[in-house]
Amino acid sequence: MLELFHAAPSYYSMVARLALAEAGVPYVSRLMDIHLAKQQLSPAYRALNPHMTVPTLRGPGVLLTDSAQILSFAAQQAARRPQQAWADADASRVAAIQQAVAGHYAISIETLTFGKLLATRPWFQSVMVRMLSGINAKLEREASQHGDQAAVLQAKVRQNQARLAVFGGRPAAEVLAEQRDQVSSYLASLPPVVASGWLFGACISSADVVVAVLCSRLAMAGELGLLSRADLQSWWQRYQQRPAFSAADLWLRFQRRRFLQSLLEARHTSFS
Ligand SMILES: N[C@@H](CCC(=O)N[C@@H](CS)C(=O)NCC(=O)O)C(=O)O
Repeated sequence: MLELFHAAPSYYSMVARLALAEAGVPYVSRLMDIHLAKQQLSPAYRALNPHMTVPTLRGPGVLLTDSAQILSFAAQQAARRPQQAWADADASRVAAIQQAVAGHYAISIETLTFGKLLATRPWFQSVMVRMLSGINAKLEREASQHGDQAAVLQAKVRQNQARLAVFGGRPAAEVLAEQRDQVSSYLASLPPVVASGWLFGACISSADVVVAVLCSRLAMAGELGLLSRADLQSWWQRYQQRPAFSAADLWLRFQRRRFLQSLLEARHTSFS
């Protein structure tokens, strides 16, 4: 049985959950607390996923440590199940689908989410700086104690420094405006969607999966206005009716109670 290590409100966890649901691939859910307990930084999880991020998919002969890998895995699994056919199985559409998926991964969802948060709640900036600086100090200490782990720990320190640098010295509103432009041009680049169809024809594709998660995040950030095309708006309405959409638990708003519940549940997750 496959196990998915993921966090309830995490964007890339949602990509994995939706991809697996659309492909009809069952898995055991292993919820993690990446926000308070920061289980992603623990040595046990690090051994599983050296990027120290969620999601991770583990199973017999399978260890995937990135949502893009899980998405490709799901597309391959769907190709084996005729009732779950994805447009990715159509050789004539593969290049365009991959381009749309790559375009999605070029957007910094984190910068968009935090850009919105900091633009609307400026006090959060000092919380974020304190939190990331504290994590980095801990990672640096660990790197000096465990020489064999130094490379992965230093890579995480650099990732956190880059996260701080995005907002350092620039108004959050400016960063947010840039992200809005990037998302808008990405959405404008998607193919026209015919009524009742999906992005690449009569079957859904990897691109539909990532764009559905992107729309969920835009909804959560109060940025769904960026979805200005009428054909994409009606695609989005239809996508939300798909059984996989509910099965994947995509968050359209922040659910404080469920967030706290997921942190409690995560206490029981072990990585061995
Ligand atoms: N490229 C990775 C990015 C994963 C990622 O950044 N996940 C975030 C949650 S959405 C995370 O684990 N953040 C915790 C951290 O970086 O410490 C993927 O697609 O899986």
